[in-house]
Amino acid sequence: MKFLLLATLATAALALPSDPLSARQKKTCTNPKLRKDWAKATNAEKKSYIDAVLCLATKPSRLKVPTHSTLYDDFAWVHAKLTDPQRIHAEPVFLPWHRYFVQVYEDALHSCGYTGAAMYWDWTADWAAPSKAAVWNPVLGFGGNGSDSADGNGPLKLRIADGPFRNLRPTYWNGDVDPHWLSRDWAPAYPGQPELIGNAYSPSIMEEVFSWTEYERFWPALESSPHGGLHAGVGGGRGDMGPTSSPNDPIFFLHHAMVDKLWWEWQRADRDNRINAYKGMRNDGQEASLEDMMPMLKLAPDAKVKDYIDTEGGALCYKY
Ligand SMILES: *[C@@H]1O[C@H](CO)[C@@H](O)[C@H](O)[C@H]1NC(C)=O
Ligand SMILES: [Cu+2]
Repeated sequence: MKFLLLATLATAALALPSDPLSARQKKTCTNPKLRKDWAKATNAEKKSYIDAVLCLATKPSRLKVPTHSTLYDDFAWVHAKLTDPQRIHAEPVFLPWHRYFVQVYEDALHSCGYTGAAMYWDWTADWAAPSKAAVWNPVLGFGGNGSDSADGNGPLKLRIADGPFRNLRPTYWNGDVDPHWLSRDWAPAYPGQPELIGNAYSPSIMEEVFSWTEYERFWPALESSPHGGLHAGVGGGRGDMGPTSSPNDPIFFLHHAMVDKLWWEWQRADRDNRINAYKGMRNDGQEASLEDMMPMLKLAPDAKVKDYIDTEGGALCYKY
């Protein structure tokens, strides 16, 4: 029996996990974890999540990167290296790759004592006044905007002024070694444009995104305006959410869990037709396929798209 199970796993080309960050076993998903809205989580859940994020910066890097980097930095490095040259954005794998990446992060938080599921920031609810969102709470949240007066970074990066992550010092900026204090540069409001570019994820934009029934239309609509607008709105020109090392800002993972939740909602709106819907042109000019491999540069094993297409099957077991 045990041997049969091992044989099944071997044919699935999955290594047996020896630690929390290695390959996720495929098994039947009977009791999916519930991913929560940060604004509705308890204080204890928020505290435990924040503590685990800080703990990542005390763990050694899993990658053979020649610097004094940490497990915290590994996420920014992997994302930066897979963005230049581009392998994970502006092509169909954008959604499943980031789904897998958020799961790898959740697994890493578990290695730091957190027991809950990944959480998300519902920015569609906060689009008109995003700076007032619960995620920016200075005690039980991620802290707020960067400040000109917050010293230590020089003029090109706006160090955040408050919150539990104020003393985080990420190693990378884009793909370069450039240690700095965690930074944000919230886009100010302009006539016709709410602060943090809220109009990029307004109800009318979301309605348009959800009007697409084909994956190859839905994914770019979601990636461009809501996803990209939020990155630019939080990161501005002088914040960590802007460059390719955007996982430096822990809000990245609540943002991408929200992107994932929107895809999950779209899939479930017509489950039979959409749960395996995966189409479009890859950046190398080939048609995308469920058999495509998603690179993770040794932060976790490379994985097949088809094992991450359903949040309640394959290598995953969660819902929203
Ligand atoms: C964020 O802070 C920067 C620097 O002080 C400022 O230019 C920008 O207007 C602020 N954004 C918001 C939305 O308050
Ligand atoms: Cu990305």
